[in-house]
Amino acid sequence: MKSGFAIIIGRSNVGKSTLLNRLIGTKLSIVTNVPQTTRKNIHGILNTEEGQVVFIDTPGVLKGGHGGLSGQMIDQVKETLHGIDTIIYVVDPSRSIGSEERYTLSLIRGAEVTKILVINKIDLKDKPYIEDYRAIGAEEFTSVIELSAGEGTHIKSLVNAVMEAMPEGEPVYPMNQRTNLTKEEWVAEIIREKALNEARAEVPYAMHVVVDSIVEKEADPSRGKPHMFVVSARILVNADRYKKMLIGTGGRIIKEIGSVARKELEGILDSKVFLDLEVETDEKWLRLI
Ligand SMILES: Nc1nc2c(ncn2[C@@H]2O[C@H](COP(=O)(O)OP(=O)(O)OP(=O)(O)O)[C@@H](O)[C@H]2O)c(=O)[nH]1
Ligand SMILES: [Mg+2]
Repeated sequence: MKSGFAIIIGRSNVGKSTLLNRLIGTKLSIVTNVPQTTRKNIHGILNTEEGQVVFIDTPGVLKGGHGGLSGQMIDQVKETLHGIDTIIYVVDPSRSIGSEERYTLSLIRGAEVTKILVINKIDLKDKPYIEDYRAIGAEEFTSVIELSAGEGTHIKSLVNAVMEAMPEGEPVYPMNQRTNLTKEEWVAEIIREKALNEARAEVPYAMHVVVDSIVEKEADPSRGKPHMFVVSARILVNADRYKKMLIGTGGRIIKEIGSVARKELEGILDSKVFLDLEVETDEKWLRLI
């Protein structure tokens, strides 16, 4: 039986999380068009007859505000490269190869494992830089796969190439497990995605979501009560002005975040969801992530 780890790495916004979700067939990792959406490594576990692959979605490599790259993020990428069997390096052919891409490429240059270049977003009409990426692929990678994570095309070719590269071994995770996230962490991420979408311009990264509890209530048909999850969650921000923005006039924004998150959770969990959502100012929230 095959078993191993495949890391998904690349610049911010190239579609790494979208790809992870496609590979696993469910929404594990949140997706927005805000750079640095993914904050920590998320494992997505794929089990097939051949074996198990643990795909690791990583925070995008992004130039920091002062022209440098965030040290903590780079350290995380480097640390994650230990013990990896395959590198899936994702690029966006609508963006040119600049210094950021070259830096990201340099992070994996020395790694002596199978390296697959994924040219994502091939559904886009304008892909002016695709030949540049193909050239890098031919030079530095074991194989190149062009696909669309968004539309789900050519995903199977990638799965096959990764499975091929996995060593023999026992599964790392139980065969019925999909991710390393707890249910609380996963629900917090879904809420964070909705909050990023709603309040994007104003509150990009000054925000953290904590789920305090998820209580499952069994259906009680005699009293007309359906099966339900009761979720208590808080959006923490590091300044009062952000709290005001997230709440919105008359609570408009927070209600919208709660309502969109609840609907998505109900769809995925196939159950009624009651979501109690609050916004709090907590200057120490950075310590929590
Ligand atoms: N057209 C198109 N858009 C895509 C595709 N894959 C992802 N996107 C979009 O690209 C944006 C970024 O997607 P993410 O999956 O969040 O990208 P990421 O690389 O995980 O980003 P970070 O977590 O910030 O590093 C979103 O708006 C996606 O909808 C694709 O195949 N085609
Ligand atoms: Mg991501």
